[in-house]
Amino acid sequence: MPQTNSEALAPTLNMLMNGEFRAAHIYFQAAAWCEDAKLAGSAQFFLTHASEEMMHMQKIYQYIVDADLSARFEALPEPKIEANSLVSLLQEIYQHEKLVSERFIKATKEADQAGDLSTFEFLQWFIVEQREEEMLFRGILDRAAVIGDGPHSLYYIDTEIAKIAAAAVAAASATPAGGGA
Ligand code: OFO
Repeated sequence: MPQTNSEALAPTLNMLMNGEFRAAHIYFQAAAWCEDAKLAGSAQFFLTHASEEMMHMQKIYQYIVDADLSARFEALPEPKIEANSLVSLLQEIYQHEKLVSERFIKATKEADQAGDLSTFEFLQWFIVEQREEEMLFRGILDRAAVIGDGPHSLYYIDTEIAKIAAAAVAAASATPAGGGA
């Protein structure tokens, strides 16, 4: 069972847990946005990603409970998608992931300063995960840029994203627990 030195990190861990829940909520909304735009491959990608965020939320929930701290869920704000194109949606999500990464880095420094080595070690997994997610979204945006904005570009971008979603599902079923990009 993980041991924290004190309850000092409990508010931060709860903030991170709620942040993962919010991320899942945003991804579900992004999937719905793609369905409306008839982009089935991208919709599947965002649904898969939403499930991963739910898993991340549960990972933090379990850590909080195992550390004998109290998990506190907050109300979820309405997830608003302002994008008017698939590429701008991906850019929005990429910026969101960068903010999430900053939150985990800040929390890791906080755990270090508090001498909470258990939480410090726990958060390393999320630091690696966030780096992979940033790379994933940057990779998709790079591919979209290479495809350009010709007459069938949306179709090709959606097809590329569908391939990434299928690979993520295959990787997750090959990883016993807690995996995923
Ligand atoms: Fe939880 O991986 Fe991104 O936000």
